Amino acid sequence: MYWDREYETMHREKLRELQLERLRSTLDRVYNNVPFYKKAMDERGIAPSDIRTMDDIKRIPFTVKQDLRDNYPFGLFAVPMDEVVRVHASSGTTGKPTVVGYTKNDINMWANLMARSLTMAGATRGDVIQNAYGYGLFTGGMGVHYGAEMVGATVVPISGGNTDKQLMLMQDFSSTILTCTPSYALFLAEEGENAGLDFAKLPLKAGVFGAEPWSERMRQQLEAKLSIKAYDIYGLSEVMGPGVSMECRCQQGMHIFEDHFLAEIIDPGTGEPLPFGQQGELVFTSLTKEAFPIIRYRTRDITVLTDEVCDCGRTHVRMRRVTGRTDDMLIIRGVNVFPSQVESILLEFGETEPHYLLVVDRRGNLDDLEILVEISEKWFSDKVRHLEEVGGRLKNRIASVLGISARIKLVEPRTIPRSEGKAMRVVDKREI
Ligand code: DLL
Repeated sequence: MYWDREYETMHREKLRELQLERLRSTLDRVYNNVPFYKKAMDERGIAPSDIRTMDDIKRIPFTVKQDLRDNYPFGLFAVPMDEVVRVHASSGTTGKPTVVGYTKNDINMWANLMARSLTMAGATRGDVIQNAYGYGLFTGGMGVHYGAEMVGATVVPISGGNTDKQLMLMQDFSSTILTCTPSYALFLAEEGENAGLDFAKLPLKAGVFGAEPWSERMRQQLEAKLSIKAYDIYGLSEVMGPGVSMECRCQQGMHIFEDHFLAEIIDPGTGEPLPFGQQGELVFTSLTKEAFPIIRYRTRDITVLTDEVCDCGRTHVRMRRVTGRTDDMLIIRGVNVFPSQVESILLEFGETEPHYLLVVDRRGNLDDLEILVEISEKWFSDKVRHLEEVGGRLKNRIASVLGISARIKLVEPRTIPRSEGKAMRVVDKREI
């Protein structure tokens, strides 16, 4: 089942032509409207008109997350603010988030691509989509929401958390499709089981899970426990949000929506493009976005692309599961966390040292974060009451900056192992 057969099954040669045409108009747009891109291209001595074939893209410089931070909040927008109808944001490497904007057309395009994605999971107007992605600055909730409405399905905008209510509404409203992170889906499944719920008797038929890495093992568990077909969906706010790529019924990788996004795989060390089949860092260029076009954005996600023909009839290339990142970003309960965010908080606190260790684990299918923090020598012998108060303040500050709660364990000075090379800041015990 296709949402947009013409584009989804477009002959690859024609698709390349469309991409080139759209790439050139995007380059024109950013060159004329975003000083950052004009400067970057001028420095390389290239103008949009120099890009004559798809191969020429190699000449255009990359964009990285730091560039977004340097231009915080709206410096990379290519339209005046009165054309921007919405913004979203995701966590940056320190306190400031990465901000993205959308025009009316962008929102419409995104809803269309999400409608395309949900259709790939079998969604139609007859479905009840329980959307348990978080609503807010995170793109998951609203991204799925608008796509589900465009399909004409009934959306239940329950957002994340509130597990008892999720299970109650799932039964009462006869939800047929669940959308949330895979780890939360597993948590829901087990809580449901504990409450004696038989998912096989519910009308639930599919799950659209993403925003964090998961595995085939998790897919099998989710499909068995929830009695559904579980689909992988990928996206990132810098490029749009959910719906940059999505699995089809063949479940052999996610089709990247190439009529809107140009994908490359590069060697993360040298920046050189790699051929299909080789593992490297995924790089995206948006081809149709108006408010926040993005050029050769380094996602830091490691994967493999393939252009092998897919049985579903779609011609768009597929990406395999994301197997890792080239930076230290963690995804904890669906929230992107950089260890450096914790470090900058600790530097604000006089009583602690910027020596810390993030211990991530999965308890009963939910991610658990414990942060070990060293107390400064001069405070160590201080009253227990004061230290407790410091721990409490730290916990609150971390919750407000990171957007997730953590257990804080204050430890004695010089007890966190020092490293001679790169400091070891994270112990990730999760098995996915
Ligand atoms: O996570 C958008 C999204 C929402 C995707 C809902 C899917 C469903 P960000 O918060 O900007 O956006 O985080 C983007 O999350 O670079 C990947 O590292 C990771 N990620 C997203 N989807 C997947 C997936 C949303 N299916 C970052 N598998 C990306 C593995 C994923 N990692």
